[in-house]
Amino acid sequence: MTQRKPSQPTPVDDDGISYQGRTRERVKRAERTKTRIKQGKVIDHKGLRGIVATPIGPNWIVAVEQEFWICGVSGVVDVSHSSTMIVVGDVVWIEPDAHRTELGDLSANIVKVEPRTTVLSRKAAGKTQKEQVLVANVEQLGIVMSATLPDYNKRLIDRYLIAADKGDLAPFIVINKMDLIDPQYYADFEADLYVYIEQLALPVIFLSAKSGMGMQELQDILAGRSTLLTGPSGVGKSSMINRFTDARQRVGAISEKYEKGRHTTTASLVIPLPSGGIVVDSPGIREFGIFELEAGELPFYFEEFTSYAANCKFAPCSHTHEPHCAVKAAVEAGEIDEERYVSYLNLKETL
Ligand SMILES: Nc1nc2c(ncn2[C@@H]2O[C@H](COP(=O)(O)OP(=O)(O)OP(=O)(O)O)[C@@H](O)[C@H]2O)c(=O)[nH]1
Ligand SMILES: [Mg+2]
Ligand SMILES: [Zn+2]
Repeated sequence: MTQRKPSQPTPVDDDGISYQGRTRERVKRAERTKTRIKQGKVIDHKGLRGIVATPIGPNWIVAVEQEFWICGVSGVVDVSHSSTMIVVGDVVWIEPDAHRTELGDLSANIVKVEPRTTVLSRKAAGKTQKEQVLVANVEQLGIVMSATLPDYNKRLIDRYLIAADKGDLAPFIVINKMDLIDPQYYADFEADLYVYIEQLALPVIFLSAKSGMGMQELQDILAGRSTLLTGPSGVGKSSMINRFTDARQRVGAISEKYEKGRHTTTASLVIPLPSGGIVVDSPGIREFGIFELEAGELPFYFEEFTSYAANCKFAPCSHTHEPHCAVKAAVEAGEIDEERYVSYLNLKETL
C-alpha cells in the first residue's frame, strides 16, 4: 500500500507499429493482389455476414455467430468509406472457400464491408493528415487508466474524449489498480478527477481487476452494448476483460496458432460478453493525435469553458493571451481544472 508515486517508466507498448504496420501490410497486399474497391458488388448466395474480430498477419478472423473464419481480401471488395478499408468491428460479408487453411480452420474471402455507424479514429503517425480508423461500430469508449503503475494521464483522457465526441461514441473512464492505493487516499483521487465526475458528469469507475472492486459497475455499463476499451499499455484492459469471460482465450488461441508467442495485446480483438454485447480489447496506445481538429472548434470540446467564455472581453477569444479572459480567470480561481486548461493549450499548439 503506497501513496501514489511519481511517474514510473511506462512499459514499452507496440503502439503505432501494430496499427501502422498492419495498415501498410494491407496496402501492400491490396496492391499485390490487385484488390479493387467497388460499390454495389453482388454477394454470392453462399455469402455470410459477420464481424471482423481481429487481424492475423495479412488476414482477418471474422466471427459469424459462434464460428470463426480465417478471411483473406482479394478481388473486388465493396466498400463505401475512404479511410482504412477494413478494421476490427467492421460488419463484413464473406464468401467461403471450398477448402480450409493449412491449420484446418474455415477459410473465406471478404467481399463487402458495410457502412460504419461509428468510428474511433486518430491522426495517422507521421506528418500526414491522414485518418486512421482504429475500430468501427462501437457505441461506447471506455478510457482505461490505472491509479498507479502507470499513473493515469489526464492529457490522454482529454484527447480520447474529443475523439469519442467526434466519432459519436459515449465515453466513460475506468481507473484500475485501486488495490495499490491505500483507501485513505481514495478521496484524493475523486478530487483530482472532479472535472470528469462532476463538471462533465461522465461515469468514472474506480476498479481493481485484481481484487474485483468495481467489477459489477463495469459489467453493468458493458451489458448489452458494444464498447471499445482503450488506454496506455499495462493499465489492465485485458486483465479486466479476462475476469468475466474466457472468450479472449478462445479467440486468442486461434491467433496464437498463426502468430506464435503473442502475449500482450498486439491487435484489437472483439470479445462477445456473457451478458450480451461485445467488448473490444485493444493494444496500449502511447500517442493519440486527433484527426481533423480545427482551431475554431477546439474550445467547444472543453464543455466546462463555455459558460465562462461568454464573459471574455474579446469574442472570439482564444483564452490564451487576451486581456480580461474569463476562462483564464476561472482557471486562476480554481473553478476550471488547471490540467484541463493545460490540455487545451497543448492541443492548441498542435493546430
Ligand atoms: N495490482 C494490480 N495489477 C493489475 C491489475 N490489473 C492488471 N494488473 C497487472 O498489470 C499488468 C498489465 O495488465 P494487462 O491486462 O496486460 O494490461 P493491458 O492494459 O491489457 O496492456 P496492453 O495489452 O499492453 O495494452 C499485468 O501484470 C497485470 O497482472 C490490478 O487491478 N491491480
Ligand atoms: Mg492487453
Ligand atoms: Zn477567453
